Amino acid sequence: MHKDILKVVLIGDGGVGKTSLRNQYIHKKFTNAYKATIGADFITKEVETDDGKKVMMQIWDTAGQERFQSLGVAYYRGADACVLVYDVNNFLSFQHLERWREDFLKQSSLPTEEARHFPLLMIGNKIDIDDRVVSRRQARAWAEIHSSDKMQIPCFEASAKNGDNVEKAFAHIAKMVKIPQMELDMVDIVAAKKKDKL
Ligand code: G3D
Ligand code: MG
Repeated sequence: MHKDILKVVLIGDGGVGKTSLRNQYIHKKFTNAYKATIGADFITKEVETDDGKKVMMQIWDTAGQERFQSLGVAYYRGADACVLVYDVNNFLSFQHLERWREDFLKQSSLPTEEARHFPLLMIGNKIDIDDRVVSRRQARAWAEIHSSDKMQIPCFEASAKNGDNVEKAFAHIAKMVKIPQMELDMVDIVAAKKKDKL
């Protein structure tokens, strides 16, 4: 299957700032007037991969069902990367990353080997608030435990409120997902053929 769409799912406790992060990344703005709606939705944005290819990043957000502590199969199905979000000022939201990771592994039913190398990224949000209880060291230690030889979990700290590091964290996702060279070559061939016909 040709992968020119990257499905990225945001997971983490309610209130950690998933919706705000996505809004900051897509619209470069922060507002605290979001309404929890039912279901999930996604927004797409064009991003560049490590080797300069343009792909569409489809960012999924839960819109509130994380309160049921599980996001269901449909949310995770076909995901290419998973962003684990916690609030650096809320220790429980950091502890719950374990549970969110497990929910993802269970619902996505990836084969063990694939699950071990699946692209995960952590964002500790709300660094603009001066009440930190989760240190960078703790976050890195957790990431280290769940990383594998082929997949290191990057840890970002960000603020959806003032935009710090948000662009950087999302841009990094595109660089983590490996698109097989063969598929990229195919895109070039198809594009070249189209041009010939014109
Ligand atoms: P969620 O989608 O993970 O449930 P939201 O989280 O994006 O809805 O954010 C939950 C609350 O945290 C919102 O406040 C939002 O404004 C606030 N928030 C999100 N990110 C940040 C941040 O980086 N800094 C600060 N200071 N606040 C943030 P309300 O008051 O609407 O509940
Ligand atoms: Mg939300």
